[in-house]
Amino acid sequence: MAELDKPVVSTTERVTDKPRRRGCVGHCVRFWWVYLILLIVIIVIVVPVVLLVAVPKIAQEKLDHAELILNGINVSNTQADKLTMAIDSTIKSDGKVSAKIAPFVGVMYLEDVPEHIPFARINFPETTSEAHQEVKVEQILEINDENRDALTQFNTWLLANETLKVTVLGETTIRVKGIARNYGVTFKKTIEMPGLNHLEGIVVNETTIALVPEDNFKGTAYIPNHSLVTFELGNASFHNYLLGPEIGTVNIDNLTLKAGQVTSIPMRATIQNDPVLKALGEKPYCEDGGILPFQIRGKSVTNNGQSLDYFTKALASNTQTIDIDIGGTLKRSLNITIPCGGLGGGH
Ligand SMILES: *[C@@H]1O[C@H](CO)[C@@H](O)[C@H](O)[C@H]1NC(C)=O
Ligand SMILES: *[C@@H]1O[C@H](CO)[C@@H](O)[C@H](O)[C@H]1NC(C)=O
Ligand SMILES: *[C@@H]1O[C@H](CO)[C@@H](O)[C@H](O)[C@H]1NC(C)=O
Ligand SMILES: *[C@@H]1O[C@H](CO)[C@@H](O)[C@H](O)[C@H]1NC(C)=O
Ligand SMILES: *[C@@H]1O[C@H](CO)[C@@H](O)[C@H](O)[C@H]1NC(C)=O
Ligand SMILES: *[C@@H]1O[C@H](CO)[C@@H](O)[C@H](O)[C@H]1NC(C)=O
Ligand SMILES: CC(=O)N[C@H]1CO[C@H](CO)[C@@H](O)[C@@H]1O
Repeated sequence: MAELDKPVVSTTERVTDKPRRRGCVGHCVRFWWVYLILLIVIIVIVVPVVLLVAVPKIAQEKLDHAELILNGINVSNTQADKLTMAIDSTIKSDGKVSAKIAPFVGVMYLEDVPEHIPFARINFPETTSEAHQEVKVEQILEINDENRDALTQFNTWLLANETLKVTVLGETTIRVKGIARNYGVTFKKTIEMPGLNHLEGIVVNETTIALVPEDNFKGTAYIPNHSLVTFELGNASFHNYLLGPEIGTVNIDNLTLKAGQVTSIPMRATIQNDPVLKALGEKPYCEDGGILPFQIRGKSVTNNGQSLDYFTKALASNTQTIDIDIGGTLKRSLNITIPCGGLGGGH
């Protein structure tokens, strides 16, 4: 429709233009007041509209079209009431408007939780509208009544979800090159980031069993981290279940899960012998070499003596099944093989 209208309008303009231009001297003198009014209209209405409405609108649109890319988050020095959070991100824009965005405080929250309660407040530095700009921030995040639950929920989602949406929101000002004025703009970006997906793919091998009361089971845990977040957890312990009942506790000390890598770390566990030996003698485990499906669920996380409830609760809400070759371990460590029906019977 608009394209069809265009030629019609421009032809009529051309027709009326000609006589007006010819008689300009007389016309312009006689109607000088029309030009004055036009000038005043431009100064009083058009300029402010451009400066107060159009430029900020364009600035906001440019900001809205810019893309925020998360390269990584590093959570370290984790303590009960604070931690250090480092965020490495890139802002991508078309780079056409030269502008500076003032430093601002951005809150971060889970987009898919309706309350949008922030789990972090981050001080973003001044940025420019360069096409490709790396933005790195590192700061201490205080954990208090306001954000403790939201942080716990963020950790829970990060652990459980394959992907999760996080929004960064802040009010700031923008200064466009050549205009000596700061315009208020809203920085709002939602990032879809990969989560840990229940630590899917965790492996425990290189295992040994000893006939001792404490730490009778040892091995190496290979913990995948599909996410972009590196966490310093410290000493983590897990409830350990076998075919239902709880049969012991697993401990992993000095645990830091590195983003995008498999963390291999020693683990130790104190496990009751009887339920394990009983399961080994039952089908199908006695037939497939004694690979048992253990389950673990978070019990506690302490780092340098401080209890980290925002991690503990997240790990406690998640149960992970790990198949461990107990038959092979028993054979290697103690030269024992459990036949179907158990050591006493046998078919
Ligand atoms: C995370 O932060 C800790 C402490 O500042 C540092 O030692 C470590 O190298 C950082 N890791 C990554 C992946 O940036
Ligand atoms: C993420 O995980 C939480 C906790 O298990 C769950 O309640 C939520 O529905 C998941 N969200 C998405 C978007 O999958
Ligand atoms: C244990 O599992 C890891 C991860 O799957 C693997 O890289 C490693 O070779 C395994 N170790 C042994 C002794 O099989
Ligand atoms: C954990 O770190 C502490 C302090 O650095 C060290 O004393 C301890 O031996 C480490 N434990 C393990 C299992 O690596
Ligand atoms: C983990 O526990 C061990 C032994 O109890 C201790 O030596 C170590 O310092 C603890 N590590 C951390 C990071 O708290
Ligand atoms: C393991 O046990 C079997 C049968 O009890 C025995 O014949 C064998 O010598 C033992 N092997 C080792 C390495 O002790
Ligand atoms: C074992 C495993 O899952 N490793 C993954 C860790 O995360 C990176 C990317 O974030 C993947 O490429 C690895 O495959």
